[in-house]
Amino acid sequence: TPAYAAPDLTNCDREPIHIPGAIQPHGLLLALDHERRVVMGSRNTAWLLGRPVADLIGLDVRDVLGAGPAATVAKAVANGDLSAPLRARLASNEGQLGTAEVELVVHRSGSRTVVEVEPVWGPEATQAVSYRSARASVTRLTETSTTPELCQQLAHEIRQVTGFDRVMVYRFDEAWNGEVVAEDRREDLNPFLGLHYPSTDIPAQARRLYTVNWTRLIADILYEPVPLEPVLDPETGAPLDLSHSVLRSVSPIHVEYLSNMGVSASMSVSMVKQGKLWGLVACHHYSGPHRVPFDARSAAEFLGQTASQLIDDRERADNHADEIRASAMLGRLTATLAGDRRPVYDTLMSDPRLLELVDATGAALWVDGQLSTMGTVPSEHVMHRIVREIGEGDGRATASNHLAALAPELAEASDVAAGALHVGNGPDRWMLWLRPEVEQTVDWGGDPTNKALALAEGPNVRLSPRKSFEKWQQVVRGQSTPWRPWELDVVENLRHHVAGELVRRTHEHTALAE
Ligand code: BLA
Repeated sequence: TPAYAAPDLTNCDREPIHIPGAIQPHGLLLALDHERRVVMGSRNTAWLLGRPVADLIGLDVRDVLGAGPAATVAKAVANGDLSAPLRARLASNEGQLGTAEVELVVHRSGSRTVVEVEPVWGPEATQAVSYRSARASVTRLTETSTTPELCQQLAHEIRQVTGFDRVMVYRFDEAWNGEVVAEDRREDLNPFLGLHYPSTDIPAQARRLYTVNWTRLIADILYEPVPLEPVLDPETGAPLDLSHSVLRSVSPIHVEYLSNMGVSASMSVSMVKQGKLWGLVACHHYSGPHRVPFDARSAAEFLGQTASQLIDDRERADNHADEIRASAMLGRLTATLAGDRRPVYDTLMSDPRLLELVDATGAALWVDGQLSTMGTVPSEHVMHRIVREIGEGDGRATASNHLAALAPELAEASDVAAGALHVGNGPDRWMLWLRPEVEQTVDWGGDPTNKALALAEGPNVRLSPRKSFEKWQQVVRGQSTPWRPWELDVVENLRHHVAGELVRRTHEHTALAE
């Protein structure tokens, strides 16, 4: 038994899911030492190899898998290319499958070489994968013109290649809550598109693991985990790290979650953008076990990564285009400041481009006790309060799109100032740009607070993931559209130009006086 408490809702994110000490039964696992002798194995080896794991410990992998597969493993280790699956035919005819054709998936875990053996499954409801079909899929992904379309196409391609009943693209927000942003499903299923799920559904350690290991399959959620024997590595006394295993037994809490959702088999593929988990392609099956051949899993992973890269490229290009537009506008605005004979601040506060620059509905300038405003702004008192909350006062821009979260009394001003962008130098000199609240209706896939309710019931109650996934609506108030990072840069640049213009005029003035 593992040396940690059984997982429940209070310690969800502490369950060490990378060391479950067991695998799923649709394959078997052997851990080898440097001489390629078996040191640990899963307790289901008799199924394919004809002998219980206890009889295999200490044997050369050659005597366990046969010369052909052993040579394949040796080659993989020598090449350092441990990610590709290797087709092999087991030489022994002792197992139930006789001379079964298998796939060997080899990787390193600490000082061990881990060999996972999966029988090659017969043709299922999946399309054969080839370089040509993968390339055609990629072409179709690149032909889409928006991120939502791209995600939709990705869901479609992955469903084709894996044969799941439902394939969703699940996108994380900044707080790690998620939303189903695209979906391809069997006609008769109810849609999940647009539903949101709370961050706790995919806890932090799972997200960390999914950032480095991009695919996981639960072929049959009714499976009995197969323990490793011995469960601790005899050399280190530690459990075998299964982070990169393809057969890793998954968290029982998650299995319960899936069964509450009516799912019978599940797979997910990570979408990683610039090293950060952007989302998951989540796949469900409802009609029993669903085994997906390694090739199809790899193709799905490849498509997920390609799509992530395309999304990243496009978002950067879009952001860049907006940024270029804003800096051109800033150039024209500052040229006007330099060419106008009126005091700099007067010119600035009468130029409508000041709002357009960062897509604000109001702006305010406070210099030595003088307030000037443009567009729609809250009371002077409220603006000073905002500056106290978000103003850094060191010349760097700061922003919030949810002021009410910083100071509850600011909620009253949400209709004109739910979000603010600030740049300035302490309480006596600042500028603010303001945006109103945009009310949002969020459709949750089940009441996200009912886990909190379960917790509130007390520590002795059996805790489990929520049972109901009925749509639950929440209206989100008090937030503006978020400020983009380049918008902060733009106002810092503006501040810089204004300061420069003030200095220039002072010098001219001094020069004239001399
Ligand atoms: C893992 N949770 C996951 C995974 C998904 C979700 C996709 C990845 C594993 C997989 O591929 O199945 C969540 N699945 C969803 C969501 C949808 C979906 C949101 O289809 C929406 C349509 N989960 C809980 C609670 C806990 C929890 C309360 O709800 C903890 C107490 C844990 N979820 C949990 C854990 C994992 C997980 C531990 C990791 C499973 C593993 O890889 O071992």
